[in-house]
Amino acid sequence: MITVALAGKPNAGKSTFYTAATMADVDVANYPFTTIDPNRGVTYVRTECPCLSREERCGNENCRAGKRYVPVELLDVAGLVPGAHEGKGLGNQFLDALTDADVIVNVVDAAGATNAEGEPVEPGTHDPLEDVDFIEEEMDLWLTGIVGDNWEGVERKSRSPDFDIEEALTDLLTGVGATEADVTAVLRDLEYPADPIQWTDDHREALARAIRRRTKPFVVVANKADVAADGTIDRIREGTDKPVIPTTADGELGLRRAAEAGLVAYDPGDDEFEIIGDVSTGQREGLDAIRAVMAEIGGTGVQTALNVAVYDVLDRVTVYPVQDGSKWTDGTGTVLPDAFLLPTGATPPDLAYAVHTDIGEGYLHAVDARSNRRIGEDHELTEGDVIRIVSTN
Ligand SMILES: Nc1nc2c(ncn2[C@@H]2O[C@H](COP(=O)(O)OP(=O)(O)OP(=O)(O)O)[C@@H](O)[C@H]2O)c(=O)[nH]1
Ligand SMILES: [Mg+2]
Repeated sequence: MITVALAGKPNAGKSTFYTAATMADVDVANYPFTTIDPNRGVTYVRTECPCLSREERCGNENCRAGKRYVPVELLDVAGLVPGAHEGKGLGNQFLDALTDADVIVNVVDAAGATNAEGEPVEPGTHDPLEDVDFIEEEMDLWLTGIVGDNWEGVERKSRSPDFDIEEALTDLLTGVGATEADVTAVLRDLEYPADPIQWTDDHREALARAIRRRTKPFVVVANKADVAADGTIDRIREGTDKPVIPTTADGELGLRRAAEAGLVAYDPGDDEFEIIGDVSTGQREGLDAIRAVMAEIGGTGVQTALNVAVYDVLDRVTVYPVQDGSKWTDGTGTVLPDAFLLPTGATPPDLAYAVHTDIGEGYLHAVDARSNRRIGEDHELTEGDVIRIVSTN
């Protein structure tokens, strides 16, 4: 499963975002370092279910009237402060918690109501722009530290006659999520001595930064948009080359709870909601305030942030394998039972392997279940494809 990690300074709203997105109960409070141990849960990206092109909705548990929710893992870690890689704040063990992340959602407090350490300050007295870049910098320096600490091992291997630098660096970096393809691509663009003994700290840092950039891409969430000063979100957008999504994590949490209590009709990612239950005057005022922010930023932003991270930054498409090409079911009759988030460019054999190694190994051919046509091995799968795989296994 894809892992999305929330990172950011303390008190930015990471756990609020996490609770809203997973509906798991975790501690949220207006002081720094509320979270210490990482929280790990399941959330969803939202897409259009292929059943929308058929007469009846599929009734799958992850489909709500054609809104399809595809599971991804969400990670909520302790807040980071500048200097974390050298042990500041709660130290660099919290950077370690980000090693298995595929994409980082950098949660920024756009209200400017907390300082760099996450302590509450007079709203607007801290510039949120200062909180955007430091997480990437901390991760770069943290990875530089890991490379440095393990360099002796690479030097030792280099004495062997069949030494291969790409292989040695892949061994060193698999723990942080880098593949051999990542290492190859990064080394292609770097200038470095063939002999690891001649590498300097600068070489190692350049390697670490390039690997980090490739394996831990970022999106920026401008949270607390409900109380951010006018113009702040535009300034954050101008100050970074990453996608910036304004959010009200608190608003999303309120809506999810209200929906659970039967007070509102709202599906995550909707840009509006309807009050359907008996609400008190106070509840109505709270909901009206959320509605006003949603109108301004286009929904609460929480679902948008997850979707941008997975579909845009990680460049994934949703593909649905089925066993029965006309009913779109699996062996037990469940319609559109599974959804896979494959990298753009993935082919039917890639889907077969994603379903199961055995299916991949026994791959014979595939059928596009929308058109009922056979598709070739090199056919690029696209968003919403429904595919029947024919395999000897
Ligand atoms: N106004 C407003 N407040 C928010 C929003 N999201 C979170 N908060 C508040 O910000 C404070 C910190 O929220 P947390 O979710 O605990 O923040 P965190 O980033 O997990 O903090 P640490 O675990 O300490 O790193 C709490 O008082 C939340 O209620 C939001 O969208 N709008
Ligand atoms: Mg927290």
